[in-house]
Amino acid sequence: MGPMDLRQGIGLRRLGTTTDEFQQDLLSSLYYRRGTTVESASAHDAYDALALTVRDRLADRRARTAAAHYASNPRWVYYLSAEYLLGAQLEQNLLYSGTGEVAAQAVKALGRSLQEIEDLDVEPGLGNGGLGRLAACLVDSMATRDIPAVGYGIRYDFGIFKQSLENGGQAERPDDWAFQGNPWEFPAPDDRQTVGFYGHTEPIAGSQTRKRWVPGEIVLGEPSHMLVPGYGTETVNIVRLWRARGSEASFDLSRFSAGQYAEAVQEAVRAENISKVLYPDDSTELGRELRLKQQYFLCSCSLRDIIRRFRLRNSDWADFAAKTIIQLNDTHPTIAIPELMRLLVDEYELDWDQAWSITRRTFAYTCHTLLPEALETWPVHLFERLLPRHLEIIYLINLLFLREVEARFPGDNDRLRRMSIIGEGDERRVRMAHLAVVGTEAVNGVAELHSKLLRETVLQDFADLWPAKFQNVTNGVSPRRFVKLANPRLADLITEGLGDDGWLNDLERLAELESLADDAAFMERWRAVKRANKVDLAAGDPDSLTDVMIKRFHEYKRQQLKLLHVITMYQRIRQNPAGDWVPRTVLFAGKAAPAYHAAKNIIRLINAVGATIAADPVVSPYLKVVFAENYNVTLAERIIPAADLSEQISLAGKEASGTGNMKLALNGALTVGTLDGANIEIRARVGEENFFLFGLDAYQAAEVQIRGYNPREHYEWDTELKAALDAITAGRFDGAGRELVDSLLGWDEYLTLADYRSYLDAQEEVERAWRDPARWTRMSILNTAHSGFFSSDRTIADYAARIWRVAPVTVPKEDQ
Ligand code: OAK
Repeated sequence: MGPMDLRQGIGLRRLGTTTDEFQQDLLSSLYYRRGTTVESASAHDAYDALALTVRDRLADRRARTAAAHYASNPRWVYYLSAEYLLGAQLEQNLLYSGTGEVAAQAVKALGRSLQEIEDLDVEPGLGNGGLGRLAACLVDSMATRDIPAVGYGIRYDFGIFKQSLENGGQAERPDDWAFQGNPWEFPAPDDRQTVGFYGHTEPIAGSQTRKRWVPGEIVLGEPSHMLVPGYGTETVNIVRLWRARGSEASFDLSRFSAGQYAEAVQEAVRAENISKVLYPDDSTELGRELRLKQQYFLCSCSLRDIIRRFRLRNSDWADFAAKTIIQLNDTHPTIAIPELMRLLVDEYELDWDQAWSITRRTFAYTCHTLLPEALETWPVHLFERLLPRHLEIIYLINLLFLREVEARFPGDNDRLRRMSIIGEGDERRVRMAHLAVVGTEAVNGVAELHSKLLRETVLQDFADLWPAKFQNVTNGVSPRRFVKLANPRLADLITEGLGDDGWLNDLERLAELESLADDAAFMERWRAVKRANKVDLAAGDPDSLTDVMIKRFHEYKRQQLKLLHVITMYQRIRQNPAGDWVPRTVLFAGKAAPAYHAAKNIIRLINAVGATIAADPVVSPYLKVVFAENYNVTLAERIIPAADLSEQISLAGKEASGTGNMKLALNGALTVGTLDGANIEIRARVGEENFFLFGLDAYQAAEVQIRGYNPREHYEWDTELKAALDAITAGRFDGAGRELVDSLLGWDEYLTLADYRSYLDAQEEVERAWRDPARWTRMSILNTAHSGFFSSDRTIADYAARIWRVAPVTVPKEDQ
């Protein structure tokens, strides 16, 4: 009997769809589940009651999904990710359950507006940036595409800090996102797992390969899950999040009784620290250990859960890979590879070769970077202490792998050294990316250029050995969240233009807008939508060109290049106040890693420049710099619809893909950008005449570096560049930015000065286009029209067909 039959079998009523029925259930949630009355309900009671009522509307679909998946015993996709940036849940779940309108009516009974309640919705802070938001878009699209899938992650207490500005610089505070509870979460204590750390291994009599691992510390993993509904379909998948807990034995009752309160709980505290924060500072040995502990915790809990689920329906290990595909979201979950080997060999007693064959066919790996500093390696001695059995397994994997290389390239010792999973430097280290390539069936980059550069540079030896293993899957974004929810005005206009809203899960249909790109009435409305969004954002004059750079702060992304442009504009306007200047609002938002001083200095300089301009009566009518604090998914959803210009100005070859670039183009912002990441594919689709290109390409950039780059040449030669840098050095912006100038003139790792003039030229082209509103509007419409490819639904279709080889499972509608 499946869950669907269960509900009907016990005569449970079906939840109603009318306003009255919804209101009844809302009042019932308030009364019975929050334990309060309308008269005494706080705003939070109202929020929670509404969330529970909406969640209930998805529960049926979830039960039917589980039943349908169980019955068809498909190949499941398991997505392992250290980060999820799911965004606010209430509005999304109202949309995906089709209850937005009835809810808006029903909440009146609580004496509150829907908007007021939505404002209380706190987004789960479980990620840092692009990788985490991509994971959220992909799970959305897996559900929308009816792919049986579970996302696994960690339920961090503090997944990301709250950013504020103090004296113009970034200050960090903890973001206790679940402080008020999280009504979207279902605890699942029955599926709790036990995870070991430290200890030693012992031989097992009569076996060469099997070992017994005797851990020195045991931690519990407690799961809970959040619902991930598909749009326009019945499927509701889940994201399962693990939280670390000390076992009962970790509480020392006798010490507590003796008044040693801190000592009594120290073991439990140590256990719970595993899910305390995302990416704990790894500048200390303890920090590094905690990171690896976290990664293993995620993988060990998830793999045991995956195996448990497999065994519900299957009994033969030979079927495991046919029923299971585990996608590794970058290298953070790579320890899952030796962990699966350990489970299969040591615990389930498979022989090594069979276990290895299963493992290799079960995993696939997505790489999200090219930056060498982001390619993880762990000291061998750390592994030895924390995960002794895994290190033995990695050694054996490596030995057999290097034999394979030796057989293909006899005598090429250099190659063996380069490819080894163990790096032999001053300190021997485990190279997680190598392990990830060796232990998986497919490896992909996240945009065409990125995948190509992976094959040509960091993973070249591996691509030589296994060319067929390497693929590209270009990233995408959810059109539901980033158009429909974020930009309802534009969504309505598009729906009107196309005649229906089918584009929301068939985004290539946006191409039909092309025929409206010259329609004067439509263009007028398109402009009006953008203007209204700017009024809502209230960042600056809605008639000014809203120029946005929203992303993590990193030198490779080159916020400093944007800033040099701003300083040059400031100087130009001051020199010629009567000039015909295009008014601009330049909006920055983004967080810097707390220990990344250079990035934090750039934030400081942005705010100092902004203050100087704001205080200058000559320049301020034309130029305004805004820094929006605490960039997160919710803030992105407010800024993106209001953007005219999208800054995608990373040094070519450094940004793996970018996804903000897609969201902005989709919302009709024009891009000024380099030939980097997915910018290249955006430009190819929207048309080069509708994209402002500048700068060196990835090969030219590499050549400049090889020939010996001297940033000072640009400084000496370009008088405006010199003036901008000199103004910083002279302390014109409250003394901020001198270290930046030193690094730019000293080595300028990301070729900021080399691209400066080309960037300024592109910005002049931007202003020429802006002065012709009809031209700009046409370009804007065409950007939206040709961004359909960048739906994460397409990304998932690519993964499903080319990497996972899985088919959708249709969840039947409930009998009426
Ligand atoms: C985070 C940690 C380690 C390695 C990579 C990341 C990461 O966030 N990478 C970003 O992933 C996005 C999704 O694929 C890309 O769009 C960004 O270009 C990339 O920087």
